[in-house]
Amino acid sequence: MTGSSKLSVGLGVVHLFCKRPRTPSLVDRNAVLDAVEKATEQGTQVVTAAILGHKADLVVMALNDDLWALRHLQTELTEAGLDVVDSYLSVTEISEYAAGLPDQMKQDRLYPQLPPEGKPAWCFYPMSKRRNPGQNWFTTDFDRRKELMYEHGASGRKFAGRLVQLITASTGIDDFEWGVTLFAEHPDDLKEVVYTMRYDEASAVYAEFGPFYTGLVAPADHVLTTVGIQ
Ligand code: 76R
Repeated sequence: MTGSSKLSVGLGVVHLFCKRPRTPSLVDRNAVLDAVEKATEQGTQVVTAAILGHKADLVVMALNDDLWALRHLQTELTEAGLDVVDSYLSVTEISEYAAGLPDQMKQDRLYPQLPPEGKPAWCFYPMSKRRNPGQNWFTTDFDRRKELMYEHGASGRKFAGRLVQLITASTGIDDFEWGVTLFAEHPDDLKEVVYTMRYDEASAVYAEFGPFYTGLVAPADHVLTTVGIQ
């Protein structure tokens, strides 16, 4: 067999948005915890968060360079009784506008260590850049895009220390072009950064957004308890 389930560079990232069944005893809590523990021991980074609102009860976000590892975790979670009601698949990347970053920062973009300390407020949304007449990111020349991304980076840096952003690429992989995962100190930081960045031309003119999910990062056992899986 040729080819590989492994990425040649960076990590695969799957966000699994799950609901507990109406009868919570149908979920095998220990099987969920075992699946997370086993995946972690085998080198998958797993972040769990309780989600607020009707879209999901919890999210299991997992990163590994081997997509089979992600698929096995998904199977074990569903076998344990969780319903995956939405998901997003993407990969870490170094943006073409970030070629000039110091090597360490580039490594951190490709191989992030998650979750960051002291940043429990979490949100995820997918986004794309427009391809409308007069608003087409992909027909805009590179120097202009670079200028706009520089403006975007500068407005983002005002949140240094309060926020960790993980921008993962999904063109050709999922319905939008990027997944945006934010980790913040306080829930209102999430609103502030997204609101502020809406004024960057790269977002104001060119960005389209999918559904937003917001929650609180915590260890898996705590997340299960808070969503009623005892
Ligand atoms: O990686 C870097 O820090 C370099 C500068 C930078 C790039 C290249 C950067 C900085 N971003 C880059 C690329 Mn970003 N980012 C988003 C969103 O809601 C919205 O309007 C947009 C969602 C947020 C909140 C955010 C935050 N960024 C990108 C790309 C890829 C573009 C491409 O390749 O075509 C997207 C889709 C995107 C979207 N960005 C930052 C932030 C923040 C907070 C920073 C500053 C990081 C820091 O320097 O600490």
